[in-house]
Amino acid sequence: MSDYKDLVNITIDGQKIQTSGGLSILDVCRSNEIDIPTLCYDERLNPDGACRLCIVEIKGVENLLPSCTTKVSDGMDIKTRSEAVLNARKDILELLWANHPNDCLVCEKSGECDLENYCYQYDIEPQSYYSFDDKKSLEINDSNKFYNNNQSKCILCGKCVRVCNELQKSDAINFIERGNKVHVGYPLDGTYESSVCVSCGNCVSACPVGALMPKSREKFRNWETLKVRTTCSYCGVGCQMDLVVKDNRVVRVDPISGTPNDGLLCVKGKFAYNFINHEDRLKTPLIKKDGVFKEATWDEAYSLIVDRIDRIKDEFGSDSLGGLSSAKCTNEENYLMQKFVRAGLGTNNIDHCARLCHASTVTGLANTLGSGAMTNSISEVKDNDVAFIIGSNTTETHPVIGSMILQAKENGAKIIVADPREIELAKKADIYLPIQPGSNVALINAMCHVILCENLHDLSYIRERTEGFEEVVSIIKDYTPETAALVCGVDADDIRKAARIYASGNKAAIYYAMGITQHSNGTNNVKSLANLAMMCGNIGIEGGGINPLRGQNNVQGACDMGALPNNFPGYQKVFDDEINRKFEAAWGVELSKEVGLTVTTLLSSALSGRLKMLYIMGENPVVSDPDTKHVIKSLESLDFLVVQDIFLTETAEYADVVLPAVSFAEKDGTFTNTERRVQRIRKAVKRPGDAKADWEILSELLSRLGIDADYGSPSDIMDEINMLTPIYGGIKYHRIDEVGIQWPCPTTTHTGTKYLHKDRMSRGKGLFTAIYHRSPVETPDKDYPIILTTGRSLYHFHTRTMSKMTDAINEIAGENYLEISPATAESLDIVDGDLIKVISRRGTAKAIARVVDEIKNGVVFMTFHYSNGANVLTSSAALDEESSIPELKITAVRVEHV
Ligand SMILES: Nc1nc2c(c(=O)[nH]1)N[C@H]1C(S)=C(S)[C@@H](COP(=O)(O)OP(=O)(O)OC[C@H]3O[C@@H](n4cnc5c(=O)[nH]c(N)nc54)[C@H](O)[C@@H]3O)O[C@H]1N2
Ligand SMILES: Nc1nc2c(c(=O)[nH]1)N[C@H]1C(S)=C(S)[C@@H](COP(=O)(O)OP(=O)(O)OC[C@H]3O[C@@H](n4cnc5c(=O)[nH]c(N)nc54)[C@H](O)[C@@H]3O)O[C@H]1N2
Ligand SMILES: [Mo]
Repeated sequence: MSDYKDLVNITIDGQKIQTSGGLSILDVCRSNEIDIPTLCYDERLNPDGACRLCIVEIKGVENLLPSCTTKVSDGMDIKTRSEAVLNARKDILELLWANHPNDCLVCEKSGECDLENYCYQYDIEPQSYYSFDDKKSLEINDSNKFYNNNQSKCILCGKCVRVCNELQKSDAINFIERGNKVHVGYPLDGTYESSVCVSCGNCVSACPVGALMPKSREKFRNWETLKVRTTCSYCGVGCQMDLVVKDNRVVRVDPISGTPNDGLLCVKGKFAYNFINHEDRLKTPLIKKDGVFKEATWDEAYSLIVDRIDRIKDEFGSDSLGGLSSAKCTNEENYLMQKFVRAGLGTNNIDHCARLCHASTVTGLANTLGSGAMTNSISEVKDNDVAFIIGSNTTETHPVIGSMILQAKENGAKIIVADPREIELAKKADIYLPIQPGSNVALINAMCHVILCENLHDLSYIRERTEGFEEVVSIIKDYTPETAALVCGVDADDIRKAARIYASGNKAAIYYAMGITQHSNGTNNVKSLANLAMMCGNIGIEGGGINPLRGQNNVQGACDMGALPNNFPGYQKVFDDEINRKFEAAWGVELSKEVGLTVTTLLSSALSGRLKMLYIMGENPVVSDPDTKHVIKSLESLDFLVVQDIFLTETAEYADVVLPAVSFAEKDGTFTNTERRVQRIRKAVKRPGDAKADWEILSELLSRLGIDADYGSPSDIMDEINMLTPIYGGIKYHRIDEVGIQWPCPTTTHTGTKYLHKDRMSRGKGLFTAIYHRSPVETPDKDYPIILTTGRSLYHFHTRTMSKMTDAINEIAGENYLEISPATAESLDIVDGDLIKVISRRGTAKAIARVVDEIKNGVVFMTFHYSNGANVLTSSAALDEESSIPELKITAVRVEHV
């Protein structure tokens, strides 16, 4: 709230209004529900008065002024609908209209075109011609794979350019040429190929007319569609969006402004929705007979599953059964999955992809701070004054957060990036540390060393809020920047600079992801980042914190819901007597107190014969788990495998029973995003064939196993979650209809938690841990002289089950490739585009060589999106002791011509 002295008294259309000074006339009108037309205004952008449609008359001022760029001042007398104003608006619209093709009849934008609507509202006369100037002679530029740019329809409002430059921070499009020829396009030669465009489509979403339009394959009119608000099902940012539906098909996706994505989406969220209505979706249960899948009824499938569960349990005991839950599924479904495994199967053998992802975060941060989640919020990113990004390719993997980091830079923040690849953020960073894979601890310890030596640490914070500091002091003595520089392969002075910048911030945040976690010392990497943050007093403050960017749309929720072998929902321990009794009472069965097996140990237990049955909901381990041969052998060793998915995946091929699930667009529920925000998803289209929601399938199985599971809807399940999970205690559907709530939220009057550890860490005092650098399990040698690091690209998601269903995505990223540096390529006689093979101790994968400057010599990078790709090479044996996350970021390989 502004001070009283900031308040001004103004009159708008005769109405007296008191408001704070500093606001624009347009802002004040909007908040007083006074309608002002605009074509170029967007509340997220700096106003620039380009369209002038928002002009108003101010008493005593000769000219009409744009209300978006004119600030209110005391005593102003404003008219928004005087004759002069209305006539001037008509003139503007007539001019625009005269320069616009009058093809509304066939224009895809018709019905939601701002120009069309204003022309109608202001009674603009229809015209039988439009004046052909040079701009109009421009042909449609269709070089982008996802949208067309038809400049004959552009009204030069500039919204697209400003969204691309100010918000998305891509600077990919701009006004080109001058005078009559001015138009929006890609600079250089006007083609997408020559541009830095990432096809986020945020320009398309902002266009008020039909100039930028998706290359939609479906024809529809706005008024024939329904908009259903939901949460994106790709990554953990949790973007809010509308599914635009016609005749039971999703025909477009529109971003929603506000928390957390501020009206932005990435290429997958905006354009890669084709999987929803895809013909390959599973539509009926399948049972394998004599090696061939046969369609079956639900009753046959359920009966078979329950029969096999009973028999295996009788013969081998409950711990010979297990389940993999899904970070793609809702909280309610993950809750039921762990209930199914714990209460129905009688074991804690439940885990999910977090094991391959942030298991080391959950362990590392729980140990040091008491809570293994992102400490701060997405809305705080823009206000950081320092952002240290280590092992996160943010602009490709959490694109909207990546844009926000770049917005913070625009606002003056300093950016530090540590990554073996010169990713986009590295190119734009103040300090880039091209770190050798696996040397994170050495780098972080050296930064701590500099901070201590130069007295940049926050001693009073350390004294009041932490313990164990002395131990760290004693070990980091040895980690001088010069010593670390040798291990890390970076410049010692750059380490010094990075340390000083990080320590200088008042709102210094750390963002990290798989480059930190997926190592055999992943938990130690996380703990050493906690050391660094605590040393500078950066935890428990707004705009700071230590922020693991959680990957899947609902991996945070899957962990919260107890799809982990040691935790009930809300991180309540399975071995805690009191907690165990609480769940036994609620579910009416005896429960195991024995910590269960993990993703990685479940598979090896199958191989050794200890595990007989696995129930996989929404995971594709044949492609996503390390060492494909080992995974396949493990699955083949099982007596019984159930796979519940939306597609017949590489993993489903090995199943005895395949159950068809419905996608996020066909069901209700909640996802929890990376900032702990529980958000709604909503049913938008009908289920394909006989497919059922995961929660429906699990409820039925639970009932057949004799466990009470009479849920009428997902919100009934949420009621049970509320009752048993203190951090979710107050998160009710009616409270998160519009904006999600961030846990912890213990009661229905609690408004949620923006940032964790305020005043006090969740565990009491923050725990410093002395960490030594340790070499990865596989280091280069004579036979395997190169380090392979694996990860992702912007265009595909994981095992591609969803993203590959959009053709344009495959046109950009259709085949497996290997990034290799020019020097490494030359030493192997490889040139860009060569078909090569990559060989590790486990197997061989083929790929196309991409010779790029952005990767260190002696290191190569491959995504794991393609089957028979990266995970043929990785090792399932190189595990972090504390969290059993596999070392997916380091594999010793050699590269050869095919
Ligand atoms: N487009 C897209 N987005 C996604 C996903 C996807 O499949 N596609 N998946 C989602 C999921 S589940 C996750 S977990 C996240 C993952 O998000 P990220 O962790 O950002 O993605 P990765 O590509 O696995 O790895 C990040 C970076 O770690 C670097 N790196 C490798 N080794 C080291 C090291 O030793 N030290 C340091 N400092 N860096 C290293 C790599 O060069 C890479 O740039 O992405 C989520 N978002
Ligand atoms: N080499 C290497 N390997 C890696 C990684 C790496 O960096 N390098 N990263 C690891 C990481 S961080 C992760 S998170 C894992 C991801 O590993 P997975 O989770 O196995 O990968 P996804 O392809 O996301 O699998 C999700 C499955 O759920 C299905 N699905 C989608 N929606 C629904 C639904 O509503 N219901 C059901 N039942 N199914 C649904 C999809 O079709 C897909 O088959 O991969 C890991 N593997
Ligand atoms: Mo992940």
